[in-house]
Amino acid sequence: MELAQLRQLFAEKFQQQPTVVTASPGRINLIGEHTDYNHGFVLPAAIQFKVCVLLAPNVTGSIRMYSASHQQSFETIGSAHLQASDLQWPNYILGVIEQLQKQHPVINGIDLLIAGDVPVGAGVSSSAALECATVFALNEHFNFGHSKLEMVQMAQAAENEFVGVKCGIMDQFASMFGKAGHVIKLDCDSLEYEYFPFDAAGLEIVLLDTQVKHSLASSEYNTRRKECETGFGILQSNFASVKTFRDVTEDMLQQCKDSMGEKVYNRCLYVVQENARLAAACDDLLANNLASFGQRMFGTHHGLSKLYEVSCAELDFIADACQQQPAVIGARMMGGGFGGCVIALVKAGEVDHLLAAIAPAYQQQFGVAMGVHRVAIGDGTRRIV
Ligand code: GAF
Repeated sequence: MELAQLRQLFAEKFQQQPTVVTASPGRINLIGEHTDYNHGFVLPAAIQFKVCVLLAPNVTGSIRMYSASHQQSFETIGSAHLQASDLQWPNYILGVIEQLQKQHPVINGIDLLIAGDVPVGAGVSSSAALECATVFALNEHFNFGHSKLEMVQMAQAAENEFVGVKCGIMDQFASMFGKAGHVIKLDCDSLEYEYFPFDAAGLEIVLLDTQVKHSLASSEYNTRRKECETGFGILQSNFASVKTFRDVTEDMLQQCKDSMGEKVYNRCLYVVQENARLAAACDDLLANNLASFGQRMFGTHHGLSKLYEVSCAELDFIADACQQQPAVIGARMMGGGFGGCVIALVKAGEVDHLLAAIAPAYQQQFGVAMGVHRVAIGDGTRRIV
């Protein structure tokens, strides 16, 4: 929807004009999956798909929302003691408002319209995009003066506390800090970050969508997080030198294997290997060795599927099929898992050929059409009006 149409829709729903309009993108992640909440590194980038938030104060004392994507309205009773909604999408907004209200009780009556083109359930973090667009719009409207990092942390806290998904910081950080033409190497422990130019010349970044919505992901996600905490606790009680997962070697892990048990050991092994893979992948980028980078992506998929066990038959099918195709430099499942997309780096001009090779087989195997999203790396959260 164009901005003019969104403004018109806002006027129809709320009988006034918005004071602020923001846009915040979805994200991809090239490598470094399930490492953010394990104090590791990640390598995400913002993409061109975005969520827009239009906002204005109202005098009702309630928070009123309309989602153009869902064609649904939602309204709170008052604006204190916010209650979660069964509709789900309002919760990302309510969670952000709850975080802001801890410091700014001034937020009471607000009208919000949300719209966008970030595919939902595809693992490109439409939720972080919505949280970041909301916190940015409120920060602008009220002139709270929060930094981007503070807004990222509030958006993450909204998801952890109000939505109940104990996610790490990657998605909100990538959405807020994205920069066209660059990936972000983020140290999820110190929160230091560096932009790496990502020269996609000669390459296309394609998301191959299983169409499996990752509905199981939130409970399994929290379970993975707990398993890693259990493993890490055992490592720390055995090795005084271990402050974060980055201090852990495979040899240390091996020594703790019996006390951890197979499952927790495998989760930790994946994390240790993925941290090493990401460091090596950054060296590949600096050396402009994309072939080697791509091989590491396949390695990540294998680890996520076999050790971390967050893949599914559909993701494995697509990742395996990609590995057989010479046009694909690297591919792997992306995001929390259990559905969503495989991210593939494909030689420019070869995408149609790749799709012709994979899509019919996918349809035959699973009885659904594989989706495709061609992505470009774009800028982070911004004010439009
Ligand atoms: C989800 C979470 F929100 C992120 O924090 C991250 O852990 C990711 O899964 C897995 O890398 O997108």
